[in-house]
Amino acid sequence: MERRSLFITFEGPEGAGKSTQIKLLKEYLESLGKTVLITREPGGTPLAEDFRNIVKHYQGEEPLYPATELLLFEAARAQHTRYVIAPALAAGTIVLCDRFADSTEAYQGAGRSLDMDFLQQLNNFAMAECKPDLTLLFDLPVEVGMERARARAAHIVDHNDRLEAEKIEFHYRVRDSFLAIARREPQRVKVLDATMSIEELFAAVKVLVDNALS
Ligand code: Z5A
Repeated sequence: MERRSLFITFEGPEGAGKSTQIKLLKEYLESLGKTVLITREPGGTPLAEDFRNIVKHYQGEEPLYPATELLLFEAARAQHTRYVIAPALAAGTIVLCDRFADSTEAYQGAGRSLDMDFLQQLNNFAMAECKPDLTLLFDLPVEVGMERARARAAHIVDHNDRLEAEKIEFHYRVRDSFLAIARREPQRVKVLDATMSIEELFAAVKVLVDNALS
């Protein structure tokens, strides 16, 4: 029998094509008669979107410490899972979430070199019962992702994004960390080559999601 609710997370470096694939997948799933919710992290609730604005764009005089940044991501997640994701899953919805707890491991754990064991405890506390059934990891060389983001930035102005502005070594650590998570949890995390065309990538996404639904 087909499952009703499903929690799918989309991970990978910036510019990997996550948002593009999420939109295509929503259309596909709705054509099958499913109820679908697109959401994102950080964010997904009004309060969590406020935290998003701080972690992405804070420009104040005092430093925003890595510990503070970590707690803001986790605070946003605690709110998002309880207020939006858990009720949606309970109602039988398929939830497509643009980034989730693996991003914290990759960006704050590997990128900012924070304590991984503590971070994983925080991740578990924040996500509570909302564990992803399937994670699609869009893997892309760092330089390609940056180039895509730069090309897009000419149209969508987001010049002061704190994380995008990090040095290239930071983004190398992030990519390696995502791939390490996939090696550790191969059942949940499926790696896709995000250098493929949008259409090729979506064909691969569809196969993985159809499998998860069956
Ligand atoms: N973050 C964190 O540090 N810790 C955490 O716990 C969490 C997040 C949850 C959120 O940024 C930031 O928060 C992120 C990690 C951090 N920062 N960084 N860096 P965001 O939500 O603003 O952005 P993003 O998640 O990094 O995604 P993005 O840059 O918007 O990219 P995307 O969604 O993966 O890609 P896209 O928008 O679908 O496509 C990008 C461009 O490429 C666009 O012009 C497309 O038309 C094009 N594209 C898409 N697919 C293709 C293919 N297949 N080929 C060629 N071109 C393509």
